[in-house]
Amino acid sequence: MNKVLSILVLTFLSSGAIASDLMKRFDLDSNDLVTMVELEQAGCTIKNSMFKAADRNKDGTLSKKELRKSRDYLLTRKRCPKTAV
Ligand SMILES: [Ca+2]
Ligand SMILES: [Ca+2]
Repeated sequence: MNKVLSILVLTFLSSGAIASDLMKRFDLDSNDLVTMVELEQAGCTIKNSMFKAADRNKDGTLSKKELRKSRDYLLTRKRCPKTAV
């Protein structure tokens, strides 16, 4: 039981750490939001429609949560060759 619990905690912690790491890599002005421009400056080629799909609350930026949820299709090696996750 304790083992299972600690695995869960570790999984939770590491997914949070990964999101912070992503944020650091793409959030160039450190405002905790990633814009299309910042992604492009980081070397990504992302279609507007994909960015909009990732931007769940339609505020034109990606929060840490939105970034984490979309990274599997947004931040691929093909789209972000320099910073692929
Ligand atoms: Ca930013
Ligand atoms: Ca958003």
